[in-house]
Amino acid sequence: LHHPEKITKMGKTVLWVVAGIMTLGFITFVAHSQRIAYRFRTIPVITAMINVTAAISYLAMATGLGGALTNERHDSRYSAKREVLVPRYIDWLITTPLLILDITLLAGMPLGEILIAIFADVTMIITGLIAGLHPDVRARWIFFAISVASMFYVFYTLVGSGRSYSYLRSQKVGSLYNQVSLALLVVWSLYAVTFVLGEGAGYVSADTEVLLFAVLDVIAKPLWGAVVVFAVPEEGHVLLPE
Ligand code: RET
Repeated sequence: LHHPEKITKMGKTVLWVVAGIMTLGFITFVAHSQRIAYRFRTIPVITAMINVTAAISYLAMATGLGGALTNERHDSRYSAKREVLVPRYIDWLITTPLLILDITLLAGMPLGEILIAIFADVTMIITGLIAGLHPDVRARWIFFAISVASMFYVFYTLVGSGRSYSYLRSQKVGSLYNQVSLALLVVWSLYAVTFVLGEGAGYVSADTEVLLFAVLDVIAKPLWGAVVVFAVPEEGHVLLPE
């Protein structure tokens, strides 16, 4: 398991490219929101915020912030320091609650349930960051387990009650919600997998980890956002939770 633990020029290039893609996403969603009436703007505006947050985080990482903090793995023959890109976690702390807000508003979920899902999500990100940075290997996997458990709670809320609420709104909103929530389940699970492969267990190089998260971020933010924004049927725009 001797993989380069430092981000090279290749990884940096990927970070710059994604910073550009997120900026384009931001511009697209802002432009779209300007063309529609205020009461329809909630989802495009949230999606624009998600993309600009990622653009700033990727700019920070591309210009070299993040290498300052590392975690360490050792066994009898090997000891390694892996860069832990903290800007990612700050990004996720802001964007994953917004992604949840995006689709729970689409579903018409009551505010109380939305807040619990968002709290579980925040717990998932914070304990994930602790898992990434913790000097004690055993503690790392304990925090990882808490993070994964929180993620499953989010999933449970989204596919359980979220789906019922969305079908109560209309058949069309229900089937869109069904698709985007299932896509979210799959993509978010892959974040946990990438974490294990990368800064968790060090099975892949720092550059490969950058690439895997880059692909996931492009799917989860501009692409998934575009589906939600552009496919919402007329009645799906009503957005005030009880
Ligand atoms: C971490 C740590 C290990 C355990 C789990 C994680 C989950 C992360 C997720 C991130 C999603 C990010 C998105 C960003 C872009 O919009 C923190 C890697 C479960 C689900 C969707």
